Amino acid sequence: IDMSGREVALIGVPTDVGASDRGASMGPEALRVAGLRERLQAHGLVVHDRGNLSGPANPWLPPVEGYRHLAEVAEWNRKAHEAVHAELTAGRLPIMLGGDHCLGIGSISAVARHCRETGRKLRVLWLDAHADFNTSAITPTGNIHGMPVACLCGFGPAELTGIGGQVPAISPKWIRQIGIRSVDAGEKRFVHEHDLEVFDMRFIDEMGMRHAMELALATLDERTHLHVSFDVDFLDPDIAPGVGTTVPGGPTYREAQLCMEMIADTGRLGSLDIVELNPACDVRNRTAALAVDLVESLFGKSTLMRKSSRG
Ligand code: 6HN
Ligand code: MN
Ligand code: MN
Ligand code: MN
Repeated sequence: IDMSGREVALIGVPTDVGASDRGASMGPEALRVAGLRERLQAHGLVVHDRGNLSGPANPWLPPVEGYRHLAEVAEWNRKAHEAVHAELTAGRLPIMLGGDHCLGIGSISAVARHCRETGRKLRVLWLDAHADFNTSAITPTGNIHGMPVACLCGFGPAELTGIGGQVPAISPKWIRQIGIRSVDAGEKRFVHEHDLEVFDMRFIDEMGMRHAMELALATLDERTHLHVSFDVDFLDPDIAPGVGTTVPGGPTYREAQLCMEMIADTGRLGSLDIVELNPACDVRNRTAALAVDLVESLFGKSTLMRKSSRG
């Protein structure tokens, strides 16, 4: 697929208010230092770097009624929502540089709103070690980066579920989760109750990344807007140590590349989050460089030697 000429906008959202560890706030700069803009430009994309949004500092307080930093999380997400929505309205493909994964609430509610406004069908690919489907009643930590999928589906506080003006912002039926291998006990019951489509690591081990992605991408059509929410802890920690919440047993370098290449082949990518990169945990910016490498594949860099039948 040829993405050249396509306009993309980088939106830095430097916060870790939703996370269990400090440091994801440095993610946007680490991705820039790793050459994100230049690598996308080399593929013919027209890249606008919007710089970073600003918002409240991390107060680093314990949870209150099951939520840590709810007011700060809400404020950052309202800002992310407006920034992402503005780029979509202008016809550009937003790439949100997180920041922790609580920001998926602002970003994906903006994409959902844009799809309602333009009559498109939304699909969300959630690449993550975690399901991020906790609520205040079942969370073991109170960290809101473990709750964005639930909030988007309408389960959460009004300050978060209401961002974007429609509750729920999305249906669980629109989500496909890939790479999952750490789900809390109550969260697991909740995932089953709402019938989320999860391609967990056991499935990928047994059936392969190819089959998982074929199924995850099976129902796209020409009206589909595909949003990818890429939590860097999706990757195996051996290749991606630069995250706060490492979970062993993730996709290898090649499995992750194949995942990205198969998404690129659909030609439906409409927006992207890159979240949970934590430079304080990284080794010489190696995880940032890997994330940039994978994003290049997502935008059509192919390692294929034969001519692709899919164009
Ligand atoms: N992430 N399930 C754990 C929790 O605290 O709710 C971990 C969540 C991690 C979230 O990596 O985006
Ligand atoms: Mn996540
Ligand atoms: Mn719009
Ligand atoms: Mn995660």
